[in-house]
Amino acid sequence: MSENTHIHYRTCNLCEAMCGLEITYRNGEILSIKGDKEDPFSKGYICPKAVALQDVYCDPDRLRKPVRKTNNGWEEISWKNAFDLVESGLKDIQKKYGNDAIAIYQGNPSVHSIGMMLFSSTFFKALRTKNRFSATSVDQLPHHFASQFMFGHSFLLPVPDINRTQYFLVLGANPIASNGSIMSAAGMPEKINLLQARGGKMIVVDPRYTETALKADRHIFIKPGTDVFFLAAILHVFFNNGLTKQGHFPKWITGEEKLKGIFDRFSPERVAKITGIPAQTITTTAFEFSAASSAVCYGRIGVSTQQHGTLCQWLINLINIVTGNFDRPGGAMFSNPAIDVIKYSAPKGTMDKYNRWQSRVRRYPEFGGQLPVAALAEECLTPGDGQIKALVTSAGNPVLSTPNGRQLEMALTSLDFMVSIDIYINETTRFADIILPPTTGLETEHYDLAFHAIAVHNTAKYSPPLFAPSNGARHDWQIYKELTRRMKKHRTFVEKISDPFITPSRMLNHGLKKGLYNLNLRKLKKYPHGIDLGPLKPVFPESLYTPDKMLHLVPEIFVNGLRKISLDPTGNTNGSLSLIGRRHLRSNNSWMHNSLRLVKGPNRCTLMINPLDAEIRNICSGDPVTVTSANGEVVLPADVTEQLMPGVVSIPHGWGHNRSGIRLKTAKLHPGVSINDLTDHLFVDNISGNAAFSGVKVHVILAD
Ligand SMILES: Nc1nc2c(c(=O)[nH]1)N[C@H]1C(S)=C(S)[C@@H](COP(=O)(O)OP(=O)(O)OC[C@H]3O[C@@H](n4cnc5c(=O)[nH]c(N)nc54)[C@H](O)[C@@H]3O)O[C@H]1N2
Ligand SMILES: Nc1nc2c(c(=O)[nH]1)N[C@H]1C(S)=C(S)[C@@H](COP(=O)(O)OP(=O)(O)OC[C@H]3O[C@@H](n4cnc5c(=O)[nH]c(N)nc54)[C@H](O)[C@@H]3O)O[C@H]1N2
Ligand code: SF4
Ligand SMILES: [Mo]
Repeated sequence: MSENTHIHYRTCNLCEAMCGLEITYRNGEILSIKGDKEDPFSKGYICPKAVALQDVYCDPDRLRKPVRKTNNGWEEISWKNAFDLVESGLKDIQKKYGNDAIAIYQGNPSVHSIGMMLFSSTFFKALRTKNRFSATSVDQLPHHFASQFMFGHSFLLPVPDINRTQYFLVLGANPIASNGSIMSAAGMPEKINLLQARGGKMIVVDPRYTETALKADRHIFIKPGTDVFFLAAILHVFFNNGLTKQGHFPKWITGEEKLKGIFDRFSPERVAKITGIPAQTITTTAFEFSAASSAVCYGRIGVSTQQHGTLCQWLINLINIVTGNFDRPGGAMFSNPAIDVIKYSAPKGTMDKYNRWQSRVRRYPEFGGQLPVAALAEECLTPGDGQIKALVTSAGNPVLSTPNGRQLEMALTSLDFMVSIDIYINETTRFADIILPPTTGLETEHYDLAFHAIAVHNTAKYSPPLFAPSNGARHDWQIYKELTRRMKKHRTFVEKISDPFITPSRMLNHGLKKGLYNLNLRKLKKYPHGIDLGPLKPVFPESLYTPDKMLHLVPEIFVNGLRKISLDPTGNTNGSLSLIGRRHLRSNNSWMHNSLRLVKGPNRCTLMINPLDAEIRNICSGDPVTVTSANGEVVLPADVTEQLMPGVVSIPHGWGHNRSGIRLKTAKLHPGVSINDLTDHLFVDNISGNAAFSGVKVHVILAD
């Protein structure tokens, strides 16, 4: 290694897997990005996205300075000028229309940045608006509902103890492509190999024969959106055959008597036709699950983003709890992170933070201070008191990631003022008046506050920045601090004098010192690969946040929802097909397609369709097809494949860069189409208001 060549260790912040990276660089240039074999969490595993970190860092399309929209296009402006314009723009709106006229949308990378995790909420609180939205409600909101009502805290998220389980029942997740979610578990392929090598089994329930299903011991096709029936039938089999630990639940579990009879009507025979799963398969799965020495049921985005998403997450928890596979090795467990974000965010629990207000037009309930983003466009477009007139987006691209993106585009055009804190001019931020670009990825320090708390093994790791910010660039936390200073009405004396000293590092240090492991930042920095803090340990009843310190098996809100579900046949489909999404290893939501080495290879933005459905429509692989829904139409190439069950088609989300005014090279090279031009803002989870993406009705024909 030459004298100027150095090695930097850090954690990749692109997805939830927290892979350790070994980055070799010379004079500010990256020579290689490899997996860090000494990282105790990821042990050398990485995926192709890690290498794209350098492409984001070097990308000429990435913004480094604030820009303002003018009649002659975008103009770079100074930070001072940008902050002045944002302050006056937002204050004007507040004065004219009131605080709720400003809406906020926070996107997915918010949880992958320590700066945003620690500093954005003070700014958003300073805006004092009830119109807060985020990517949570196109993703995991049902998990939070289940946790809130059962355990008393929305962030107490159970994760499958994949390293020790003997039976892994997976619904609506494809961790071989996604690398796991609400299950930070770097190196999924190896984890599945090890599970099978110790005699364990993995069962995958999915309308598509996925990359994960390919590795599984059994794959079960299910009709999109019908998981609630499958899960209820599993519980039916448990209760009808004495396969539960009833009568022997720990003392901190309450509501056992309320379970009586609620699954009676969901017999496997009754739900077989609805789900497309033979009754015998359901019964066998239930018996196997209960007989395994340890077992865990895990359901992710495919079961969250559907009409009964919240009920699914509740039933998944029930399956784990009533079989004694909860909060114990090999079952569903909770992480024991070095910084306890839960204690920090809500020391007294969050039981009351639900339905304190509702969305104006459709009366969706608030949850944890937020409203479902499916309502954002209609709240902008519907005139009247309380109409949204301005929007602040932060690390989000809702035009491509929320249902009925075309309607949202219309809504964004109607706004009086819009600010985006983002690194690109893309499908959403092109509507902004001002864009404030923070440093990103390799220029930032990093600690996974969120993902250490949903990891399958306890570790802690701090990553210093690799490169200094380019001239004058600001970190996101510095941007939020400045915005808070300008927008907060009353700052206390203590806030004013302590402000210059508050940095992410100081807050981390404080969190580590107060945590379980007697750590501090200085100590942690001595371990550039991270520290191993051991396997997951049981946490209940101490960690229950319900006011009565009990785990509630049957919250009213859920059992009422279950009662309303009809088992009657749904009627004629009129030749329509059921649309679902998918993820690819070489793509990351909507924003990394500018890395050409990441998206290289065949076009992945295709319509997957079963040969039976293709044949009657005269469609062959590669043919352009028109896909139409109640809300829109897209044209894309077909991929005829038996991976999809008959009656179901699939399009990956995050594409559709062929819109005007975007400054991304991928817009010309790999535009694709957006699945969310087809999805429906009125199709939501009945309880939480989370977007329902699974099972949108579409018609498919050969394009002219
Ligand atoms: N139909 C359908 N729709 C879906 C999904 C689906 O499965 N099907 N999945 C949903 C899910 S799970 C999610 S999480 C959402 C994601 O939805 P969003 O969070 O709205 O979208 P992303 O594509 O993650 O966009 C991230 C944005 O952050 C910017 N960005 C990247 N890094 C940084 C940074 O360091 N700082 C700042 N300030 N900005 C940054 C990018 O330029 C981009 O504009 O999409 C959802 N939409
Ligand atoms: N490479 C890559 N990795 C990512 C991302 C990415 O965009 N690219 N995004 C990240 C984000 S933000 C998230 S939230 C996670 C998500 O992580 P996962 O939850 O693993 O997401 P997907 O890979 O979309 O898998 C969802 C699966 O649900 C299936 N499905 C769809 N509808 C139904 C249904 O009705 N019932 C059942 N049982 N299954 C259904 C789909 O066929 C698909 O296989 O991935 C993260 N990791
Ligand atoms: S799996 Fe996720 S964390 Fe690991 S290298 Fe890929 S993107 Fe980064
Ligand atoms: Mo997500």
